Amino acid sequence: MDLPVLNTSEAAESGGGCDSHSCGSTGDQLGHLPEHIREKVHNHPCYSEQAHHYFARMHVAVAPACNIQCHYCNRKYDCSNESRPGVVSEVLTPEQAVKKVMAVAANIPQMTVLGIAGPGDPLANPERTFETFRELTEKAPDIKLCVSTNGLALPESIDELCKHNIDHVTITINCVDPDVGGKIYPWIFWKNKRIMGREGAAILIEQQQKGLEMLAERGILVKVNSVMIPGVNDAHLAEVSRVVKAKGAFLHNVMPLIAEPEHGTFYGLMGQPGPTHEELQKLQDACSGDMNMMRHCRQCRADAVGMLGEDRGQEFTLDKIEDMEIDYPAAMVKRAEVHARIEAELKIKDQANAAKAELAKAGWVAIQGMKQDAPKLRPVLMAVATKGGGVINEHFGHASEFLIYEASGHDVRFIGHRKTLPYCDGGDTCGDGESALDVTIRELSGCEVVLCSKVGYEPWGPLEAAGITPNGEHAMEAIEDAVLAVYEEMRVAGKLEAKPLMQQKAA
Ligand code: CLF
Ligand code: SF4
Repeated sequence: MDLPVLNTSEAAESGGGCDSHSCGSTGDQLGHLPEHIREKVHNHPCYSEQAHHYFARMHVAVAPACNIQCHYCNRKYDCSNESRPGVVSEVLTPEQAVKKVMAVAANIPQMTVLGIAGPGDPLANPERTFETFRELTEKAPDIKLCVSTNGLALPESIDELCKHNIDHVTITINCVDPDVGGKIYPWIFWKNKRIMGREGAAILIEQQQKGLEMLAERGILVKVNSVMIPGVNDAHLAEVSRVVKAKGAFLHNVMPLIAEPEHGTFYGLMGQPGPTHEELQKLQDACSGDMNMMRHCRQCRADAVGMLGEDRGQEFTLDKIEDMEIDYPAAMVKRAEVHARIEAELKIKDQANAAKAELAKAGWVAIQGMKQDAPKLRPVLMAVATKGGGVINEHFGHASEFLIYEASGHDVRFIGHRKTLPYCDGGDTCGDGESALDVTIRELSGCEVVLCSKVGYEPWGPLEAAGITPNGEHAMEAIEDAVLAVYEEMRVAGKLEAKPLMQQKAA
């Protein structure tokens, strides 16, 4: 039965693309990968952190039913892990979905990936999911196909997935221990029966692990998404990371639980808290010892359209695409030109990064003056406002999210994003919306600098009072170069005092 709602099993099962230690200012971020893998991920915005600055994805909500229940999900009101809570627009038929994908691909040429991620579980709706893939393979062969699942029906679906040339599969794995699983999954629906608690979780875990191994054997890239639920599975997720890596997963994406009472989920109603930014980062760092971590996931809706973090779904509602005339062969030519342009730009960037990496190997750091100080400098978090393209190009007051970078004496690394509310409606001044500014300041806790293309007079004082220095001097500069430049300014100004020796050792 089609439900007139939208959630994202993907949000419950997200993942992505970069080695936390290779996302710095030095080196080609994908350079360590074999060519055939690089080819699969270089323009996938979830599997490559670099790609997400340039390429877009979209989801079509063709899969309403689910075969399990998670304590963080309530599809009547949208998925609890939905990036923007609220009742969803449209569940689509495969035919409508194909039309929508072609309309988006023609209008947003940088859209490279179509994912099916809900609102229920794609593999619990196999006819609708595979019909959509079948038609798209034929009509839009230049679009990568991607699927996200809870894994229960994965082993039986693998032959069909292979037929559609699907190179990317995400499995949400929140645990590998049925005792933990019993606290997350109240039931699963298995072989025409509802199986409760620990017993159901044990079956789910077995199917997920079997599916993961089968995909890895076939060379399909698997991303594992895990929802971090403090006090339930947080202490267990490093073990999950270790196990899935051993079985061939390519990436691990640890996402924060979102649980609000208004979502009507079990966790929301019982007041289960999600993790803080610091707790999430600590766990991601702990897991990264075992495998590549995705840190740029936006916990997308099951009908998301556009760059990660933006939603252009309202431009492509059914009534709007109804009237669109799509010449897809012509669109494919335009798309190929746009992709070639982006790839040429990335190649130049990679070459410059590779040159920096060579210098780093030779014992030089990016800023010469830091060389002798590097081991003593404390790391600094900086927030960045960007609309994409890897540059600082967003007004502070217009940003609905900020990317967070950590600069240290060794490198600049991307560590995540923080959502907020746009502070002003437009123009150069930020006149109202105090509470939105308060939200932004709260969300940016721990950051010492916010880099943006412009910042109005109004927020300047409150930001500084909160210990966050606004900086609009690096507009249109490459993000990592700007972060490094500001870090160097802080070093020269004596703001990066060394930690006491004991503290350094502990770190
Ligand atoms: Fe969609 Fe998922 Fe494919 Fe990406 S999303 S099916 S892998 S195309 Fe990406 Fe969105 Fe995170 Fe998912 S940011 S929720 S990881
Ligand atoms: Fe909701 Fe099913 Fe996804 Fe769990 S697997 S989050 S119950 S849609």
